[in-house]
Amino acid sequence: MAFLEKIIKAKREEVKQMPLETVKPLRKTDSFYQQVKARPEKMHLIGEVKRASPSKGAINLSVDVSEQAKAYEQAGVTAISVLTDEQFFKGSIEDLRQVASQVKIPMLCKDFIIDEKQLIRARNAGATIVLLIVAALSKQKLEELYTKATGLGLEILVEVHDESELKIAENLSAQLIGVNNRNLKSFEVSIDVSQLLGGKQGTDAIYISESGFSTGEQVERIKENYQAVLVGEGLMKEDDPKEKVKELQV
Ligand code: IGP
Repeated sequence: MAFLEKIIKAKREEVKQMPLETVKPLRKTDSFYQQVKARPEKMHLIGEVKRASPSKGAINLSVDVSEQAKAYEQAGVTAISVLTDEQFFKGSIEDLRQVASQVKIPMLCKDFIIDEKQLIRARNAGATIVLLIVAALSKQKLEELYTKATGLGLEILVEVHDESELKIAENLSAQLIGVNNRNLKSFEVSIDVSQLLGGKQGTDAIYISESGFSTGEQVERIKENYQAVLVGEGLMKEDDPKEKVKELQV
């Protein structure tokens, strides 16, 4: 079974066991959208806290997530992403909660969201941005979760990997559109995906190129059509993530 199908199957089980939390106050922070629009000349970075992945295995399992995130913040990233999936990425909602208590900037809950319960859980743990992956959801479910997340006061990053998914995201009037350079079915990563879709963008959304970045030179290649990049492994493997953040902010 392809990875994406496998993880969605596992998520269905996970969600069945997940309690429906009462909605708590939204963590107060800036809007990622407004931060980026306020500084259009800057290449914005989303630094990701990622302990492991199904494609790479262990990246940095025993990382101190708060220290890692604080280093990103001090180095000037615009937002922090935390992988909360346990089974495949060895993260947790506790990681997100812990980081949220230590930083002031917007935070993205990186998970495979298929149910409203996950939106509420993310918000209660301190996320202000949630990820909705077009390839993981029916059009109807995507619209439903998009509306619910908006109602919860969350920002929504809609993730795409090809032109037809890009059109779906744009038709939703998504304000944040992420082009994942990694194919979630085959794990193949290529920055060419962002380059190709860079020429097909049709709205004034913020376009974010995701995955596969480890050098400033790579960021240069997509700079023209993207306002931000999302970087996990490339920062997690550094002894000095601050230096790397500076290099990537081309
Ligand atoms: C980060 P990388 O190659 O820098 O570690 O990738 C991020 O883009 C990746 O973790 C990611 C992801 C996802 C993970 C993008 N979309 C969806 C889980 C689910």
